Amino acid sequence: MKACPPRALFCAFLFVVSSLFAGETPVAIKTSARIGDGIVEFVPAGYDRLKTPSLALVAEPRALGEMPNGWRVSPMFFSGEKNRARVAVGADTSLYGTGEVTGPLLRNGKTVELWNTDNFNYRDAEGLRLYQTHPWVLGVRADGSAFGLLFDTTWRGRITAAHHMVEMESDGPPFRVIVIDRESPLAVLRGLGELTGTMPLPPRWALGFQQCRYSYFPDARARQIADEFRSRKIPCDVIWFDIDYMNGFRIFTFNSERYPHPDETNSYLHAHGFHSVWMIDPGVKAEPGYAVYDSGERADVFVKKPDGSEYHGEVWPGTCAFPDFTRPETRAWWGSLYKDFVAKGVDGVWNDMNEPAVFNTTLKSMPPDNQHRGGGDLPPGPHAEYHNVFGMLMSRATREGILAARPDKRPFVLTRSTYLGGQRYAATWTGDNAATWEYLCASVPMSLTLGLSGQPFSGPDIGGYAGKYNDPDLFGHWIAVGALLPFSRAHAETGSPNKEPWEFGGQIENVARTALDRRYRLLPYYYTLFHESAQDGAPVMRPVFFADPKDPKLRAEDRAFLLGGDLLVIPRWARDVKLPAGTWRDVALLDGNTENDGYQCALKIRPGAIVPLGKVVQNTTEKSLDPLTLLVSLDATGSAAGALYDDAGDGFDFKKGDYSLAHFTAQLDGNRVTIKLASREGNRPPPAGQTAVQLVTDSGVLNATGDISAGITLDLSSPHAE
Ligand code: NBV
Repeated sequence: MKACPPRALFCAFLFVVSSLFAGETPVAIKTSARIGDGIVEFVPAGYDRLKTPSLALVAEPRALGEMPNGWRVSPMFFSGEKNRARVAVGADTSLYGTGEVTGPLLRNGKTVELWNTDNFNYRDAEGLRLYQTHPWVLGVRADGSAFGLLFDTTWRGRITAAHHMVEMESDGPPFRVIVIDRESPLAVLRGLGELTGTMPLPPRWALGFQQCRYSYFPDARARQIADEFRSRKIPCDVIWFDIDYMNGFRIFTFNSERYPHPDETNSYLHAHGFHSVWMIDPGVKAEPGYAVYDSGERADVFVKKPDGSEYHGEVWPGTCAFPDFTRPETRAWWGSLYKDFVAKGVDGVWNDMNEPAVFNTTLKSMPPDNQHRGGGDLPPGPHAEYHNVFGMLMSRATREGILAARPDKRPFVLTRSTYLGGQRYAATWTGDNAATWEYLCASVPMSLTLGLSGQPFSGPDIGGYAGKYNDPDLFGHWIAVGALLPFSRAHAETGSPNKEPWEFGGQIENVARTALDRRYRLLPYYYTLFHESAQDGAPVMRPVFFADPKDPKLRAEDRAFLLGGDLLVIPRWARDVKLPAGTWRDVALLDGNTENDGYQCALKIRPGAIVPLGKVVQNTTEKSLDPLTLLVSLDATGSAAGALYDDAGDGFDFKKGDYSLAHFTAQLDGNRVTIKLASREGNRPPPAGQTAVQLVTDSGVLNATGDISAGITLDLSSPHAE
């Protein structure tokens, strides 16, 4: 092994000296082994997998060899009152990740508490403890190379991203650390995908715009909302059903006055090109005679107190029992409840309150000494050990249940609480934000940070959840940027004024329509990005510094962001944004001047990119690639490339080859640019018929139409630029 660089040695010396003063003992590393390409696992003495089970990893690591020579990032372990791991980092390292947090994208100097918390308005702990836990830090060095630190523990803890070191302090037993060291941040995130799994490809409808509120009832109101979207020609794919559809908040029931025939409500929505998502919370009303509780009792599924009796806590329905999702039997029982539920035409499920939130305790959750029984890979353990993964295990059981009930469809689950690796089971949103500018601005770094923590499918409540007044200007700006985020859903709290896009006056209704028309034009690109992410864990929404990880001025940019590698989004309210070098050209997605309304984000295409667009549709059941449009921007060498993924939009036939992945190239030769289909994968034919090409140049846009498989040529010398 190469000698440590002097600064790292000095930092190590400081750690040891300072820990001696703090009454800590350095702990030896029991094993270190290479477990993947640029991935090393460090296991401290005293680590016991049965006391610190891994829920982040998809599989137990296998040693492939010794730690590579010259390995640069190694943790030091300490024990004392708490167990700690510290990793020396260079002062010029930018630190990111740590999951769902408020505050800036750049995490240097920040401490985050890892303890899933129902945090209305992010009021507790200044928002540094939210609904989800991601014990993970991404570091980017001055030369653009990057590393990731995965602290493999579910226990409560704190991550401090200090200037010379990262520290993970755990309230639990010793834990291992897995380090990924690769050439770029994107390569590190792919490594995280290898370790923790990737998001399964969602159904295409889940990429559309979604309308929610707490709550739409009775059923006629939900139908009316759906009708308004269609009659006003505002694209939308999903209507959401919050807890008021239930009978007294009893999960898996329907209020007989508000929703006497939920199957008919769903059929109506389906007939109008909508899908539906319905909420299910973890608390089961502890009421003998209520079928879900009775069957849970019979199957002995609920969390127990230390004395072995069933734990009860107060939530929406009153006194509730909580399924012990650490048990495979409980997950199977929970999953089985979805059979009848989805048979009513329910398309997706929303798991809320699964930190789990409990009202009548000072901790706002169940007591840490409650007992989980485990099973399979999971040992029995106290709630303190499993608290941070309760929501993840619940969403896992939900996904598995829906899949078992409807094996031919891709499940869609949204969860409020989850843990590192939770992307395997569910999408997420950033919980109860508020309708203020501060929360709008925070929503961009929050979604970016989730993407850098392995969760590509997230977004905030568009418009802001809490807040009992309507500010048209705020909503206009929020929908303009929210329409471009991976998960795009408007939501509002109970008792707030109506907040659908048409409730803010004609001008803002137009702003919303334009923003959503843009999202729907971009759907083929989003779907391609979601496919890429499902393959290798690349985030859909990426920080600007991904465009050039060596450029120090981009490291803190968190108002502008990238969609994939090829589109740059600059919110209208963002001032003095730091942009990557090179000629990122402005693009317009809609005809005329509609996008210049003072609200829409500026969109720029990377030099060298080809971005696939569809036409504006009202929902994803309509044919979008009719025609396919290729937005092309040449780089300095006169070339460009891009891809389009397409499949049936739902189901799993794509796994058997029923998909099309088309790769396009563009090449300048003299005055002529030829755009062609360079290669294709999959059994599904690539989009046939006429393809429109829009070549974005410094002096305007050149248009052409033709058969892409034959190649489409544009003559730059002809005066057709628009
Ligand atoms: O189910 C009601 C709400 C829901 O609208 C919100 O999105 C969740 O974050 N839920 C929390 C419970 C009550 C919040 C005050």
